[in-house]
Amino acid sequence: MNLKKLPKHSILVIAIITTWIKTYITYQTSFDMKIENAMQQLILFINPLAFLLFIYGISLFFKTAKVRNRYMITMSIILSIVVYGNVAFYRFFNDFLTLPVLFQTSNFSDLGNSAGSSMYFGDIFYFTDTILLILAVKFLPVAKEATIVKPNLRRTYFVLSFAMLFLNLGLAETERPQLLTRSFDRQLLVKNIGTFNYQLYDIFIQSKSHAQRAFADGSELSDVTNYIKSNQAENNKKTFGVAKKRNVIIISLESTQNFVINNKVNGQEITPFLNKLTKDKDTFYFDNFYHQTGLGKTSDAEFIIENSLFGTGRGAVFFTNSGNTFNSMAEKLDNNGYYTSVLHANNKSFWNRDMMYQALKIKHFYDVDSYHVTDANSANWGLKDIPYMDQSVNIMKKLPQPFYTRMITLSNHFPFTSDPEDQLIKPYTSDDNTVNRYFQTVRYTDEAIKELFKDLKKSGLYDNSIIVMYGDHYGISENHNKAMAQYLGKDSITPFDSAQLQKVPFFIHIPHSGIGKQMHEVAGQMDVRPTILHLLGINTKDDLQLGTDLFSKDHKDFVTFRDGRFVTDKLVYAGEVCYDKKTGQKTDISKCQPYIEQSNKKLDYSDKIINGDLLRFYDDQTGKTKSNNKK
Ligand code: GP9
Ligand code: MN
Repeated sequence: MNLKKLPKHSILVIAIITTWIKTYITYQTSFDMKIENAMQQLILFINPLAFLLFIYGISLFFKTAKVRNRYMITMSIILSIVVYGNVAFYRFFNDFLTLPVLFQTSNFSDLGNSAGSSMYFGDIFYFTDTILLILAVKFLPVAKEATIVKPNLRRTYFVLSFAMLFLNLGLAETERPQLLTRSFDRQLLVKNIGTFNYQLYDIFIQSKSHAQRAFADGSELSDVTNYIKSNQAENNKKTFGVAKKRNVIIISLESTQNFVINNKVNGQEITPFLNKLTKDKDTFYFDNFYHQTGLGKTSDAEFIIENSLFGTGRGAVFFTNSGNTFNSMAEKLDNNGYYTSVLHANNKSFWNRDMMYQALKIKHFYDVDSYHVTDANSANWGLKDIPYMDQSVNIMKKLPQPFYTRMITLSNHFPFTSDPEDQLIKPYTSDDNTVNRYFQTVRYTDEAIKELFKDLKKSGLYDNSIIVMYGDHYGISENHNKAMAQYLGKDSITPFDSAQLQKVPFFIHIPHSGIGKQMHEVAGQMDVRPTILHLLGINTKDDLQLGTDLFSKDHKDFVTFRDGRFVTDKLVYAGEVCYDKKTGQKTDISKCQPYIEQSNKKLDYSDKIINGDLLRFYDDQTGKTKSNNKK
């Protein structure tokens, strides 16, 4: 090839093709896109093109070669950063970046070894297109030539690039109807419209949600309140108030999934203490309980527990809506004479907790500064769970009673590393070290809970408290399906299995009550708030909450996930497929249809409340709308 005689738009063509190919290879190698047919493959292949034609095409307006080249290199760098940012984020969160998350840089500095272990030297690959473009600009003679184009030609070029966009959207619409209007699942979006268009779409959605708050005036509330009131569950007279005036200790069990309960690895129990509790006469153990979190992970779980509403579909609600008005469980308990706090040995700004806890009306946040943390008593993400329990009970002893306190464990956090002396069981054996280690850190947290119970008994707090524990979200993401399939003795993990793996343990321990039993209702984190408040004898009939009391006969066996998947007693809906829960086989979609609609409605109402900040117009004392409370 004669490099001197390259066609005049070669630099533009090189920029487009290299970024296009790199993006496509990235889709194939770095994200799990779940491509099911040739059409989806085609959409995935063409989806970066329209955007790249457009963005690099702007260079056709520049009159000098120098400005044009600079523009293209700058764009290429920005796009490479976007792609790489998504890759690094995906490795950790198994999800794509959204704008609010980008502003959570304070979190990223704390992610420490997690983020570190998500970056490799080979990642230079994600910049190959930029490097090639820079080389082309430097060494190809054609790069020195200005490429002035006639307006007509330019117009044709842009018409073509828009045609490409519409072709892409058209194909996507046939594959996934209502893709853009029901955007609860980022995976589908990126798969269909591409990572660049998705990023633009996200900016659009963010601005829309800001506008939604600005324009909301409370009139939207009547729909929401009607829906919520018609789905309320009657109190159960037997359990209502059984734990009246007791202290409440709620523990978020980091990354603890339900499959570890009453299960073994290498013949050894993974959670011997929790296993005993599942059969304990003072404990309710729920074995069909699911997390409902999204990108906000631990913080989403906290949000759901406090408010019985979903987090937002984009980013962590702890960041996006920490300025909202809420009617949290903490606020409710504060009104009922409780002293409220959170005990968590991490920086107060992580997940924006310091801000959000004010909005949730939590009186005191005992953060890392309230703990004695040394090299010897920390590992992985920080203070180990056993010293954390010991020190937390020391703090609790000084709290005014009755108190409500939420604890958040940390040792069982990805990447699940621990000190040899804390490894109480042998690791699992598979070619996936994350999964292998997971069992050991879960085992350690179980030991920490045993320690907590012991400490509470010693301090005298135990008899007059209730202890509630929930798994916050999955610990083993779908990136580890191979090892999980091996552990569970399955050929592969289907979307049906993945949905079932979102089960997390939920315990309510009421010392000396003697009323405990194993409960099988299909439930979710949303149900914790009403369930606990009712056990304490506090009514929630005027609260705008989406969950129901798990002891009520009106509770429905139906749980919706943040991404629109759902589980009932008979069905599982996942990956756009309706499954029979008993057999795990595909079944007629029409069986799922009514629940799909109900799920969408629930998500929609929850989003309306949060995006419009509607609780600022609601008086939870009277259940009435407050007029004109714009602030
Ligand atoms: C950090 C802890 C972990 O304080 O809550 O958060 P996660 O990464 O699991 O959301
Ligand atoms: Mn967590």
